[in-house]
Amino acid sequence: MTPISLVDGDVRFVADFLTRAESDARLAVLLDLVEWEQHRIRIRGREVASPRLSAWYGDPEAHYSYSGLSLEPRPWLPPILELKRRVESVCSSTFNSVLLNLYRDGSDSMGWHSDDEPELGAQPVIASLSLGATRRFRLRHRRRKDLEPVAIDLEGGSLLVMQGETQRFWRHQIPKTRRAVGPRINLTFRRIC
Ligand SMILES: O=C(O)CCC(=O)C(=O)O
Ligand SMILES: [Mn+2]
Repeated sequence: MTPISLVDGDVRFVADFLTRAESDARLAVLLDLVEWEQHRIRIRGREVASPRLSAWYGDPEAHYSYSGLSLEPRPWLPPILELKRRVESVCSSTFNSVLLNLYRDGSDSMGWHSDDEPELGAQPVIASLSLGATRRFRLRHRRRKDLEPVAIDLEGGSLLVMQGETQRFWRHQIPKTRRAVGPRINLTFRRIC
């Protein structure tokens, strides 16, 4: 994995973790098999429809809450478990849950946030696997306005791992794009303590 140079953070990246063919095949399977839902999330006290579809899978005890939402995990599906094992083989952590996000087109997005919920622990390892269309991922330091934001194009088959102090000091987002882009699935593997 290639380290991305980041003050106060530890981010690593593999552009071709899966081949294009593997990535496209898994995209098709997961589009079909996953029970996609449009969650309602809480932003500044208001409940709104999330601008993407999502699903939460994991071990039975892996309860998770984010953006005012409380999620019960669905039981693992074999193709997701297979990806989890492959991701674990290059990470310094094992995972008991995964949040899947489906960005149907360029108008789906994810706003600025950190994955810093208490149940993720102090220095969470979050492994983010992308399938399908390339989307831009941005990182911005919470306090240091002098630091340039970081942009990484996440292609299908790429793996990005955020660990150490990254969630404490940095926020990240997937902005909307006007480019015509097809569907993208992102799996963020996590360990709920
Ligand atoms: O889609 C992505 O690459 C980012 C997903 C993400 O940040 C999350 O699920 O918390
Ligand atoms: Mn995140």
